[in-house]
Amino acid sequence: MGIINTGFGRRRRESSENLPPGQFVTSDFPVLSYGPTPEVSTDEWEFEIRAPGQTLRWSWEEFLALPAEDIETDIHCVTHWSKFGTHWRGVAIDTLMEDVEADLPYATAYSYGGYTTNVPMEDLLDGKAWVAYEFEGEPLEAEHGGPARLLVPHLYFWKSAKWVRGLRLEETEEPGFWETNGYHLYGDPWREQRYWGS
Ligand SMILES: Nc1nc2c(c(=O)[nH]1)N[C@H]1C(S)=C(S)[C@@H](COP(=O)(O)O)O[C@H]1N2
Ligand SMILES: [Mo]
Repeated sequence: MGIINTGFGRRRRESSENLPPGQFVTSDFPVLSYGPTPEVSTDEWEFEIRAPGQTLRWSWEEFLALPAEDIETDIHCVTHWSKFGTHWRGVAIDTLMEDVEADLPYATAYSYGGYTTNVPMEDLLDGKAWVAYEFEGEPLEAEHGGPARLLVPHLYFWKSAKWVRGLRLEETEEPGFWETNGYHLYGDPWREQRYWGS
């Protein structure tokens, strides 16, 4: 399969038209974590999807056996940095949801270490989000969320939960960690939805 490019129709170039309002471009990859980096070995790692009456669970080995995709995308942090043209490899949420029977509108992503973030299901499906385990051709480093992190690049990067452990599917939207602490419930960088009320 070729590289999936998340330009959403826009031709992806390193130009101001690809830079959301209020952002600047960086070539670094800053580390932004609230709290220490949890140590999760791939032996104990698991990923689960929890819906009422149904839990799906994958070990690391099972997860690596799933069809994976290569993704090229820009990322945008609420602290105003954006990074163009990053490369990831991971499993699409569409793939993980194939055997889920429930049809629920919201999800909470939860992580090793206790972080949570809320995302509408429609923002996780149709090729918009992945559980990524490689960055620039290398295993994802622990400080950037390894063994695996959620990747939802069309929303501010706090939605891309590092050390992700699972998705809980929900009928109503439950604000996650940053969303309870002043960040916007949805977080669209193109509409500058940084904080509550913006
Ligand atoms: N588990 C967890 N995931 C997280 C965070 C965190 O503190 N804990 N920070 C978020 C924020 S605010 C950002 S900008 C990105 C930073 O990812 P990076 O450290 O790989 O740049 O991770 C997001 N995912
Ligand atoms: Mo962030």
